[in-house]
Amino acid sequence: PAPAAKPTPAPAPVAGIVKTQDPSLLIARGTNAEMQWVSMKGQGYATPVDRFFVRNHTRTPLLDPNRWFLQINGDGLAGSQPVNFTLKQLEEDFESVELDAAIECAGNGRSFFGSQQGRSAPGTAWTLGAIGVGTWRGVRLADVLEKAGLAEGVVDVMPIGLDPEVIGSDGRSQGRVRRPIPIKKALHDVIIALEMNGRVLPADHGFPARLIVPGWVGIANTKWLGQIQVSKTPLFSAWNTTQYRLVGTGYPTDIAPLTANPLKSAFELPSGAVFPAGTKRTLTGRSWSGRWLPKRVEVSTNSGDTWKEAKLSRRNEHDAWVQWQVDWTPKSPGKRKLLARAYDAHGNTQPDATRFNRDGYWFDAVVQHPVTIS
Ligand SMILES: Nc1nc2c(c(=O)[nH]1)N[C@H]1C(S)=C(S)[C@@H](COP(=O)(O)O)O[C@H]1N2
Ligand SMILES: [Mo]
Repeated sequence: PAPAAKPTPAPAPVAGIVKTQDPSLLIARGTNAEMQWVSMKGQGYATPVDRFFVRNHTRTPLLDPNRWFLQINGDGLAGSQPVNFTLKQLEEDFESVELDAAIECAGNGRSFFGSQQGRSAPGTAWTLGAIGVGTWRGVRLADVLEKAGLAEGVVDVMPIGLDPEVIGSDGRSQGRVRRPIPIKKALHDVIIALEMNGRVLPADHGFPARLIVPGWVGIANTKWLGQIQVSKTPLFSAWNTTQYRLVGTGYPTDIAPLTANPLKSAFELPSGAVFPAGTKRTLTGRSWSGRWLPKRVEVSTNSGDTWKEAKLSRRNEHDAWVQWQVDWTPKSPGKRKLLARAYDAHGNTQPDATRFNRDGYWFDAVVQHPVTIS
């Protein structure tokens, strides 16, 4: 008998990630894992944890909830001493709130700078799967800061993660992951989440507590929250100075740190999907923005010559996403590029190209999704 064919080796899971990594749901990318968009087809509004992308600067720490506490400190406190909250105090002493919000990495779509615009940017080569929508339950950051007691004139808060310090490419430590937030945003709609999709927060997504900063770049959503500094003077770290700004020709040199994510769209389809000619199919996808609600979505199956209005689902929450679908009967065999572009409540739409920036952030152009008609 012929020797049995060697089984294809399963892709290695990412070492610093704790949850099971099914390759049909998650793609390993360095210390990170990207959601497979096709795995959202037929799913509800939120992204299940088993396929929610993970972006780790180092690795997922395993924290003991009984020893964990959140410390609020800095010259922005009314009192002279830091104020600590245990998990039990957060759970019992504050009103519980729930919201649906996307977490999206600022570099989501980065690989298309190279594959679509001919100029690649360094960094994790995400396609469009560095986004997920969670149902987050927790407490308002505003309530916790109020209880801690704020002084007059606070301008910034600096949440700090408890994961290992980040070593830069120069071999020097950049310290723990920390990214300042202006006090106005911090008091407006930020929550300290303790639950995701109706369960205790998973280790990879920040157990026991993470920030949710609705609409803003992923880096603002500090996981494994351990400390929040409050300050009467502006705060800085690598994550709002040398990184997470748009740097490049055509961008002002004093451009502000990245805040609310731009408008984007994705098909719930693998790249290179094959469709039989003459059979009606329903194409599905989702569109999102951290700025304004997506209001319309158009799909083109002929490289942009004509566009068809997609049907949007009724649920369309701020800082999350909207599902859509459009019917398509491919006619003749061959290769095609599918396009989807959203329009927001102010008539803004996605551009045909995104101006290059050094770190490959905010690729919001219409993505050309290759498919084959057989
Ligand atoms: N402490 C800490 N918080 C963090 C990170 C991290 O590495 N450490 N990564 C940030 C980045 S860049 C993103 S995009 C999101 C990803 O959240 P997720 O892994 O839950 O999808 O978390 C942010 N919060
Ligand atoms: Mo990110």
